[in-house]
Amino acid sequence: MPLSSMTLANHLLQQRTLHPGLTNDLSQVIQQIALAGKVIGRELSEAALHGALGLTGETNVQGEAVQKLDEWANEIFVQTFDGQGSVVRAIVSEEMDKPREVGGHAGDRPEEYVLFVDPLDGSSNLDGNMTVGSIFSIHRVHGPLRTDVETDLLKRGRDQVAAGYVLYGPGTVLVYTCGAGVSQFTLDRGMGEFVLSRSRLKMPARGKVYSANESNYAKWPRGVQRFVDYLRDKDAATGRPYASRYSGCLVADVHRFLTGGGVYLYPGEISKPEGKLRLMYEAAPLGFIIEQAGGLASTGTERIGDILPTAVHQRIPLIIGSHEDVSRAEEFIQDKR
Ligand code: AFP
Repeated sequence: MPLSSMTLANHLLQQRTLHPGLTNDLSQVIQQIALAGKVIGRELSEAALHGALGLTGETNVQGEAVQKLDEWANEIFVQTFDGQGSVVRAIVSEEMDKPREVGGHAGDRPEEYVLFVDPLDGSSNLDGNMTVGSIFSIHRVHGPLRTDVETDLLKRGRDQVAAGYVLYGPGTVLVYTCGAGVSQFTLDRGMGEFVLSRSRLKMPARGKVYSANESNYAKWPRGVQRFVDYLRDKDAATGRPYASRYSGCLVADVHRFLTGGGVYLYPGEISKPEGKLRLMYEAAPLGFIIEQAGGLASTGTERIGDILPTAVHQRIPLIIGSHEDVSRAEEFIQDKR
């Protein structure tokens, strides 16, 4: 029995009456992303049977080993939007060195969109049959856009018109915001539809769990080390020590905190202050979601949404999760504690 009869399509229709920014065109883009998510989710569930797991032998623009499914999932996003009449003008993807112009038109519409996407976040989890996800960020562009000029594509997180992710776990889940709250949908495989499973998501102000790759501890700046030491200390009044959970998939860890509270951190390192995660298709969209649910996303010194990117594939340190937990991390990092 479905959890509710509110499909994603109906929800978008209903939300349009409440939220003027959610235009017909933007709804269409979100539904196309949902379609790509269904295709990717279906393939992932059977990938081992098709021999689709494993590495291609190539490295991507980030210098990371590319899984066959990274490349394939990227192609699904490109195909989904690459047709006459698509309102998406360009796609920026973790898996593509340069922005890809799609849609077969060139600035002839009053309003168009640029899609920033990590097609398969956490793909090194695939061989272990663990959760992975697709993260998306959507910006609206008015007037001429030169897709070959990178500076035309550098947008602040706070200017996103929508963002979200599809998570491929025990169930396939889609979470999105267009700036009027966060909604979660679960794929009903029988109906072939994403059906509303949680709406107006609000995360606890403080959690009991943190998530970080602690093998990097010795490389972190002292403020980050002191914050993690603090989380591990025993103090009944503040619910410490926090439990530690780290999946190797950013979007899965952040989703855990969206629903239950807590803090994820992938900080910069002393010799690599920019950190590992990507601003425009990882930190910014997840920051938009988390802040819509009452949480916070920060570099430790600056709100993620305020940063004007300098490159489409820019990396950024990220601390994201419950409001009080992220604020506490900022205090340690800024030497206020
Ligand atoms: P991929 O998208 O390339 O698989 O990267 C995964 C990721 O960006 C993020 O999802 C994880 O939290 C993080 O990297 C894991 O990195 P470490 O292996 O350095 O912990």
